[in-house]
Amino acid sequence: MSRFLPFFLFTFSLSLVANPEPVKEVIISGNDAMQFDIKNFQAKPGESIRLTLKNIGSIPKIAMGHNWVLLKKGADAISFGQKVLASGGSATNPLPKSLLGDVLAHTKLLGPGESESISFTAPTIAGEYEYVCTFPGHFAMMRGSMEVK
Ligand SMILES: [Cu+2]
Repeated sequence: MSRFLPFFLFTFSLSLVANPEPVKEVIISGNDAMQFDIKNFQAKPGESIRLTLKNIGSIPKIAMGHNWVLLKKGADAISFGQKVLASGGSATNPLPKSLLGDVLAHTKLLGPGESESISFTAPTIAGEYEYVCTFPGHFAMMRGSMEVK
């Protein structure tokens, strides 16, 4: 039996290569006017998502950095932005570690011309999941939601 194991493992890994799970691509940009260009998108429960955030502005990161932070269900982007400030969030520490319990996925803070792609799995529970840029004060403008259905 054991001599079949290598063959089994080979065909199994081959099937992973041959049938990759479909991945939903989402590309969001943030600009110097504190705007995300996409303020909502849909995902299927459990869907694999590759999200790219692009900072298309030119103002230095220390004054106009952007990140993309997806919050767990029921967490509100405005309240979360206020919590960031209350927890010592700053231009150099825009997402205090103490708040990560409310976060499902996030990029790092990006300066002008930078981009980052992250991969995550959409929650299996349907509903609205808010996202926000947690650079201090940006939560007033830079918000959106992912609708899982
Ligand atoms: Cu921002």
